Amino acid sequence: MSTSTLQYEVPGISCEHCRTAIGKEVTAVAGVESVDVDLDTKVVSVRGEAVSDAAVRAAIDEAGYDIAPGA
Ligand SMILES: [Cu+2]
Repeated sequence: MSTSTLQYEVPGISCEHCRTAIGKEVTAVAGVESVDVDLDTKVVSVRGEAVSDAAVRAAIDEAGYDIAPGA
């Protein structure tokens, strides 16, 4: 299994609080090695091994944010 990166557009991201909240939830997903939240592009990049797309989406939802439709 190799490391890959998943990306999600989350329009609701606006500040450091958002970055922290999403980072905390997504980091807890199995296989995740790093989470990068870009405040300018509002893109969440998740790097890890065999990371479940559904689990990351659930974690972002759990943090209180919506992923852009189709993203
Ligand atoms: Cu915020």
